[in-house]
Amino acid sequence: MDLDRIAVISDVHGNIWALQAVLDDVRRRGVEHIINLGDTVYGPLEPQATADALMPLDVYSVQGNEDRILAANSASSASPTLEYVLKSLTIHSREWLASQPATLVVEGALYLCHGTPRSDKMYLLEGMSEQGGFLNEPEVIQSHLDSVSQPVILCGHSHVPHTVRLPDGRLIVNPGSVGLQAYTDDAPVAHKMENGSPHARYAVLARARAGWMVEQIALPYEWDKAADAARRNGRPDWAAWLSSGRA
Ligand SMILES: [Mn+2]
Repeated sequence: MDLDRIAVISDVHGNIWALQAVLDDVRRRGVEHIINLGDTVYGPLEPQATADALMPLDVYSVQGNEDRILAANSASSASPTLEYVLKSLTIHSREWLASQPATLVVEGALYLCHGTPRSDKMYLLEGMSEQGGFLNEPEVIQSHLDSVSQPVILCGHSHVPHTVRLPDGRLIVNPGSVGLQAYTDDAPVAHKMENGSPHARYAVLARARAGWMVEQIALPYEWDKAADAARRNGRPDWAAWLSSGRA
């Protein structure tokens, strides 16, 4: 493929309204290639419509931690949201999730993972304290990447956009999250992540003379519709995160 311009999406989390806005924007910009870093359908929104929108497209994809659970799981889950997603998805969509690898190298130049190369549940770029996320020291980031020889590493999972250059010259891009701009989690310590606005996030990478240009995009979309769906599906916490970008 012609790798000169690529849209990078991640963590759609079943938010079809945000995804459609992003796909429209990608088309409007004339960007032909899309990379998806996973956690595509999990959430109290529109998992099957999200899968339907992405499956026909020629997208390079890796599995997120939630995709892995959905691909493997039976419906005997304690989480009502997980049950809702499992009930919503067709067998075909589950097989599509199951077929995605944990990591992927594209055209020899781009290394894709959801979290870190070894874990889809660890943040590559962020450390975590009770006060929230902070940018990891280069040595910490580098220690996760000893097995990676590609010059560009694309990761997601934290929902926070970052463009990081390591001292060894490697470039790491986290495009943030298409579908969910804030959340709380209890591991590794209780923490919250928040981007401060409800805009859908994604990135466009373009080859420039001096290196890769990285455009981190914040796109308005109909977030009230996503919040309404979360409320209807029993998740007022998601509704608040979706409409404010605050947790
Ligand atoms: Mn994730």
